[in-house]
Amino acid sequence: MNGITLALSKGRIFEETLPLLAAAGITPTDNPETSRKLIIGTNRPDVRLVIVRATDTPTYVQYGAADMGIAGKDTLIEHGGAGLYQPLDLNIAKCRLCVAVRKDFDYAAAVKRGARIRVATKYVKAAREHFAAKGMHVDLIKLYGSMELAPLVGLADAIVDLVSTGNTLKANNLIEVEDIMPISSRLVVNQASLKLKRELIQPVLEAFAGAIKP
Ligand code: PRT
Ligand code: MG
Repeated sequence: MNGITLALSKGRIFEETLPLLAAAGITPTDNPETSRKLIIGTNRPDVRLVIVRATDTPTYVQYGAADMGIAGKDTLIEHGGAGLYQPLDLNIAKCRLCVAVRKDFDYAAAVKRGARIRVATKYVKAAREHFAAKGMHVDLIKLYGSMELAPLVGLADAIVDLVSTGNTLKANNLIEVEDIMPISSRLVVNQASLKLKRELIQPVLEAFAGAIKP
């Protein structure tokens, strides 16, 4: 494509990206929440959006199927970031990555006695690094969703998951025992696109940078 393609996921990232797009003079012609279209045009003939699963955004951008994209830091850690520039922290879709356990599980005692615990998570890389840095031995169980269920049914002692309001943990009798890192979404740009389409990408980048809320 001669213009630029931006990869976004539905839901919170799309919603929180709309004001940034507006700052760059870009208005989508459809709402992915109600439309079934996967390629969405904009008021600008040289800019289109592709709607992808959040975890797939870095992959589309890495291979140049999209020139740019917006992805959570969580997703970028698991992807590894190959082939991507990450020029901007957009400060949107904020949450934190944390360790949580059942209220009746004594995590501090388990850590203290060097117990080998089972941890369920979608964020295997980030979890492995976190526990390795603490010198803890854990068995990681990869899940693709609803991590909160795992400790309730005996699949795991702990989970590593994203938390924003904390309501999901509370509703499931779980408590946060360790904060791993703050998470927000980043603008990612394909490295070749940045060189070849700089005159199209640079103004979008600058408009986004100017519209970031602290
Ligand atoms: O939903 P899907 O399986 O398609 O993919 P996804 O969950 O990766 O995508 P999406 O759109 O739900 O999230 C996109 C990005 O938003 C993530 O990659 C994060 O960077 C960011 N984000 C911000 C969050 C949250 N806040 C968040 N609260 N992603 C997920 N959650 C989930 C969390 O996993 C937990 O199940 O919300 C639940 C907790 O919310 P609270 O408010 O109850 O604490
Ligand atoms: Mg989700």
